[in-house]
Amino acid sequence: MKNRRHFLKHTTLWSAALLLRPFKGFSKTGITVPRTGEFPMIISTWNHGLPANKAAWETLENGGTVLDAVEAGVRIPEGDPENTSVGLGGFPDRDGKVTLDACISAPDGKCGSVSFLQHIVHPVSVARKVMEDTPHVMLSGEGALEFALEKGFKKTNLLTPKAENAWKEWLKKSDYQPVINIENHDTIGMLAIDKNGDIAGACTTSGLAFKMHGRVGDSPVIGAGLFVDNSVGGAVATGLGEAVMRIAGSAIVVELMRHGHSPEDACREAVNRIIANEKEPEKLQVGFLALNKKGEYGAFAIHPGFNFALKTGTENRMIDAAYGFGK
Ligand code: SD4
Repeated sequence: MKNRRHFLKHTTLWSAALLLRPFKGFSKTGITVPRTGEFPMIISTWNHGLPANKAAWETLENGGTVLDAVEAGVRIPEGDPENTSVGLGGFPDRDGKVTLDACISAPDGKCGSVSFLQHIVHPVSVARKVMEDTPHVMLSGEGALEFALEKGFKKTNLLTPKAENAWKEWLKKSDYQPVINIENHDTIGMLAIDKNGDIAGACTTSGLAFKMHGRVGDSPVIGAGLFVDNSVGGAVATGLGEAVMRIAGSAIVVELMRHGHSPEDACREAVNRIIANEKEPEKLQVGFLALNKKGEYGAFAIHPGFNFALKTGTENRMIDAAYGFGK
C-alpha cells in the first residue's frame, strides 16, 4: 500500500511538473519516422554516423556484443584524422592542446568514462577499461592518461596540421565564442539495440573547438551526454555541453521515455527544458537522439541542422532531426 501511494504521489507530481512547466514548448511534429520492433538497430549523431554505424553493425554480425558494437562504431571517427571534432585531428583547446571526453554504457547498467584526456586516439576504449577494470566510473586528465598507458594504449600526437592551422587562424582574433553546428560533424553519440533488445551507448568528442584548457563538456558525463537504462532506452546529446549538463539532458530524456513519452517527444521535452533554462537559447544549439526498448527512435534539436544516421538490416541513411526554432 505504501509503495502504491508512493507511486501515485510520484507520478502525480511528475505529471503536474510536466503540465506546469514555464515554457510552453514546441509542439511541431518531427519528420523522423519511428520504426517499431526492428532489431538490431543503430543510431548515431551527424554524418560521421554512417561509417560508424557500418562498423558497429559488422561487429554485431561477427558475433560481437552490443557493447562491442558501440565501441567499434565510435572508434571510426575517433581514428579519422580528417574529423575535426572527435579523437585524432580534433580541434584543440585555446592553448593548442587536444583534450578528449568519452563515455560508454553497457546493458547491465555499468558505465565508464574519461574526461580531459590527452594523447590517446581512442578515449572510448579507455572509458571501457575504466568500466571493466576499475571500481570507478570516471577518470580524468593525467590520471586517465596514466591509466591508459598502463593498459597498453599508445601516446600519440593528436594535433594534425589541419587542426593546428585552424587553431593558429583562431588565435589571430582569439574570439572566445564557441561555435557549434557549423560543420555538421560534431560529437558522435551512438545507441544500439541488438537482436535480444539489449541496449548500449557510447559518446566521444574533442569538445568545443578552442575551449578553455581544462574545460570538460557533457559528453563524458553519464546522464548528460549519454544515458542508458536497458529497461527503458537510451539517449545521447550533441551541442553546447554546458546547456546539456545544466538539465542532466540524456537522463531526462530516458526518464521521460520511462513515463511514456516517445523518443522524439522525450527529446523535445528535454530541449524545452533547455529553452526554459537558458538566457539566450536562440544562440545555442543542442540536439538529443534517443531510442526505446521497442526499437523506436527519435531526435529533436533547438535549431535545424542536426541530423543522425540510422542503420537497420536494410539501410544506413541520414535523417534530419525535428527542431524548434525554425529559420
Ligand atoms: C561538448 N557536447 O563538448 C560537446 C560538443 C558537441 O556537437 O557535441 N558538439 O560540449
